[in-house]
Amino acid sequence: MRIDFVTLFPEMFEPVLGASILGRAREKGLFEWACVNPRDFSEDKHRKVDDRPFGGGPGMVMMAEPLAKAVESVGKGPRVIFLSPQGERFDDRKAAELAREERLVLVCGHYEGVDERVMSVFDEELSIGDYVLTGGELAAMVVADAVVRRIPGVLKKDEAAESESFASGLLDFPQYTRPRVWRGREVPEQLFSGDHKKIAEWRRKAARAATRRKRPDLLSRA
Ligand code: 4GX
Repeated sequence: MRIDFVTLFPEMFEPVLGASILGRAREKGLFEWACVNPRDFSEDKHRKVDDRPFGGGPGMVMMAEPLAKAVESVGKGPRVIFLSPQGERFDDRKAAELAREERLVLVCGHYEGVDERVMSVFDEELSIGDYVLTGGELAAMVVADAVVRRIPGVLKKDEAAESESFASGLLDFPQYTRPRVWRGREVPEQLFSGDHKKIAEWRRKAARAATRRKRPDLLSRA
């Protein structure tokens, strides 16, 4: 998969996308990414990309032309997604759907938003949640992370098994490691039985109990 990020802040990406599983995915040739800066497409000598809103009011609005030119410089074909609190909610289902694409363009807005007319160059609008970020960059990286880890071959076998649980509609079962007693708290004894059926059964029940307690909304949806 290739992801092009359209952003005024390209320096934000390498520290996140270069680390851990996403960094390894790039080394394996399973994920490549690049940034396109709308500032490079500004028509003005000061490389201006924002302006005051028509009708007045506080803040600045991203101008349509530099943003459109940046998106179009990537070429025709890939799905173009704009990150904004006004978008459809991004979730695990959407991540699985996007992981089947060969290319994506993730567009990061700043300021009070973008000139409404430029929305016509985007295919869809996604939100990572009901809160306001400073810009779309963190949202775009959240989407990239959740999508890339679903590409076959990106996760190692043991890492993959771990993330099956969300698809099942339940939360993960609780995990424990050494020591067996920590500050007087013991690890559930079923996990030491050596009986794999008994362990699997305990984990199924514990996952259901955790889901009922922490996220009852997931149970009613399933
Ligand atoms: N999930 N932001 C977009 C600029 C903006 C402001 C108003 C359109 C209208 C966000 C989120 C998010 C911050 C990205 C504001 N665009 N993106 N940006 N929540 O908060 O995706």
